[in-house]
Amino acid sequence: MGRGGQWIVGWRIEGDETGPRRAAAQVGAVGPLERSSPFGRRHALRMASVGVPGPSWDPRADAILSRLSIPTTDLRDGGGSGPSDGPFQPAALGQGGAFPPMTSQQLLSVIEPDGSTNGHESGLSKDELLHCYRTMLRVRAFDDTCMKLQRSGRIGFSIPNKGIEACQVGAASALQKTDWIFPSYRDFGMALYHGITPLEMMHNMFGNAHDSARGRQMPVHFSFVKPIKFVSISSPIGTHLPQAAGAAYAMKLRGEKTACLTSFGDGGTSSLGFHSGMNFAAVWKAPVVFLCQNNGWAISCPSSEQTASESYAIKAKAYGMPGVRVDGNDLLAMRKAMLDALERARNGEGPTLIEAVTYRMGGHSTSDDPTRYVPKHEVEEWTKKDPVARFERFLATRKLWTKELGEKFYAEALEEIGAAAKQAEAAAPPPLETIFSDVYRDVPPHIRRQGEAAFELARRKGDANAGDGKFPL
Ligand SMILES: Cc1ncc(C[n+]2csc(CCOP(=O)(O)OP(=O)(O)O)c2C)c(N)n1
Ligand SMILES: [Mg+2]
Repeated sequence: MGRGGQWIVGWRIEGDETGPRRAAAQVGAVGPLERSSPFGRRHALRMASVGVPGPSWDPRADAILSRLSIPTTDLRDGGGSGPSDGPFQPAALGQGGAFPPMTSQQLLSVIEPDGSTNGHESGLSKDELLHCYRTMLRVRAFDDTCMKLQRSGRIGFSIPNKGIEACQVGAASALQKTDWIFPSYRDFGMALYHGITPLEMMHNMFGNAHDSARGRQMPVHFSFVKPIKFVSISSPIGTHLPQAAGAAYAMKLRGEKTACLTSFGDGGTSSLGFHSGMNFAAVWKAPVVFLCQNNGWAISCPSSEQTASESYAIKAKAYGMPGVRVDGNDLLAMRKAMLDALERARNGEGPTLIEAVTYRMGGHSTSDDPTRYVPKHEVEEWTKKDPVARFERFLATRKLWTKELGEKFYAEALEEIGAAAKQAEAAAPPPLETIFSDVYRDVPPHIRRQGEAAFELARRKGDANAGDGKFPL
């Protein structure tokens, strides 16, 4: 038993007081469905307004509807009809563990603040543990370097990750190289963990000729194919969730044992992509893990204004999948939750929603000033929960960490990343012709004419790199 908590198969549950009854009551907070609204009428009007023939509205319908007796689904009692009746019963998961009945206050963790654990063994070797640690430091060093590059005007934009390193690295450590990642813009630690080099990342930060997106994306919008599929980051929030669900479904149809991880923020749960991705994946039991990195803020919008639900994890219930709430600053808890969810996915049991409770200790981006909206005490509280320091304390209990080792790793990371930045900055920009490449197999004549005019102009003005002046393809 941990401080006021309860152990269940390797997890410590904080604030779990009343178990399943409480879970059922919280599910009830979703509220009874409003069945009596005249949606039929609005729907017909909307269809008419876009010129789609729809059912004509019968003014008597209100009266007819008011006479109909439609049973109300009260989730609190597990009443109503349909396959998802009853109090929430999360599916049992593998890896020698099971998701305990969920309540919105539960936070699953493994590493205590002092570095001791609850007895759960990660299965990671000494080298793998140190690889996790080193990757977190490389994320931090990449952040620091990019902040300086941006502030000195050498790159246009960056996205800080300080505070969420354990969340990214712990989740990534559970993936196989054959799995696919559909990341948010704050996830490059996952790429680093799997062997993407800082140089490849810096090519994107400078948008040079070696950038896999040829400078057509914003900085930190990485896309990599090897050694792991890290699918191009989408700026529009939530659009990558249906993509991940679709890709996972394709994997299933092909009979592959692979899975997708898609990651997004608390703000991402308000996007349409969240609904359609979660719904599609649950209906078709697609092997995908939805990772909501709840860092408390969507730029300056706090979670209290983002959702009326008692947690983000509890939203899983509505889609018919398990939801689990994890301490996102605890690398081993993140790994464990991901391993369980991936096992479900690979066994054909479908998707899982993981809510990782964490905190970004910097601004939203280099364009943001968090001091204008984040209370000072909040940052101070979360600084005490720094995920890197927590992992260091854990490593120290295994005699794997000293202050000198940490300083050495960080200095090496800064040097490697600094050298990568210099190299990427010195590289040539993408040739002008790449504006027209990678879109059409056969370039249509009107695009070809535009391209040739652009190349001719560049040749005459001499202020653009027109490659060798040949049209691509
Ligand atoms: C569809 C859409 N709406 C708004 C934006 C502007 N925008 C960029 S990041 C962001 C906040 C997202 O917050 P969250 O999902 O919590 O992720 P976090 O940045 O906290 O990791 C917003 C509103 C956008 N990119 N796309
Ligand atoms: Mg957020």
